[in-house]
Amino acid sequence: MCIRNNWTKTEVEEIYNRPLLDLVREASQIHAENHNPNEIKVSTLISVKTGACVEDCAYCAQSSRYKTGVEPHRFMSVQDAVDCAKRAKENGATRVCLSASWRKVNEDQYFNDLIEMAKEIRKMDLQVCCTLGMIDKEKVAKLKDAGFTAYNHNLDTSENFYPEIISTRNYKDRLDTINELIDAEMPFCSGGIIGLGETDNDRIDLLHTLSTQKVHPYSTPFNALVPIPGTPLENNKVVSVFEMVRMIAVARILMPKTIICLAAGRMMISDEGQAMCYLAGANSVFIGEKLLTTPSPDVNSDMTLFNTLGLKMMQN
Ligand code: SAM
Ligand code: DTB
Ligand code: SF4
Repeated sequence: MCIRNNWTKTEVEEIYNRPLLDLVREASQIHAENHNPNEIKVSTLISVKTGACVEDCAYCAQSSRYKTGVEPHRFMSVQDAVDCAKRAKENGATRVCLSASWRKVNEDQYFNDLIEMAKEIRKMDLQVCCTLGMIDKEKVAKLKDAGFTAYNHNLDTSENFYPEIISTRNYKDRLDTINELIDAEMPFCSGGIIGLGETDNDRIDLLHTLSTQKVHPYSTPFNALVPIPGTPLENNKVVSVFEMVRMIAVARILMPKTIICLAAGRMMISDEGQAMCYLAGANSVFIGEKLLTTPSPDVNSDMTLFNTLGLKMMQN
């Protein structure tokens, strides 16, 4: 299977507009050719710094601009992070993702703590990745040395629609960080959210931008907006699972080797809907008590579903 980074907008548009079941059929075949289709990567999020964020992302419970009821928490201690990782492993996760509600990464005591956390978590035979906001390649290299195996930085939506959602940074800032990650040879994880009020054309643009980076993402998460009371998007309509399936299937066709994650929104998706996402090429999820600030499906019901579908958890 040849990996293409030169998809044209017209090609992406044509794929996106195919009948849904044709898309799922093709994506499912490409998925099976490039991955073990009976395996799923299971990760748990650990919010090491929650809330009080200076950014104004209109979807986010953690921005200090909105009254969302999220209690800001100071940076978590190394011991608390290790304890969370232990619980995640007991629940079956093979990877933890450390998240901080930061605009950008500074080399301070918290950075040293993150390095310590990664070293401790690696000793537990867990993979560790992170999502910390903007970063440059020098700091990325230090995180890589400490054992972080991937860095998440979502494009979220199209370049055109981005200013409607976030005013405190621009699309180029996001792409610059992705390029720093590529330069530092750190596998990057980048995807988006649907349900922000974007059009099909914005979704096509997002898929086009992701699939035409110099290197395809190691992982691409798709989030269905979880409307957060108090944010500007609190009254947005919940997206249909078929819209998630379409994003996943197109991403699978454009980026055959990328891990595709069914991220936020699973609480609103039935087991049957989730199964269709896995059939369309999603092969990663977050499990655990919660995502960052919102609830996640019960771990036992996730395990039951994986069992029913014959999905085994990826061991690395
Ligand atoms: N602060 C870092 C950043 O913005 O890159 C990392 C954490 S941020 C919460 C990670 C991602 O979670 C966002 O890019 C967005 O795609 C997703 N997200 C946040 N709030 C969400 C919501 N209410 N519904 C769906 N996805 C959400
Ligand atoms: C991603 O794309 N989604 C995850 C992870 N990467 C960091 C976060 C989802 C957060 C959902 C909203 C919340 O729980 O606050
Ligand atoms: Fe801050 Fe990230 Fe939330 Fe934006 S998405 S407000 S940067 S935590």
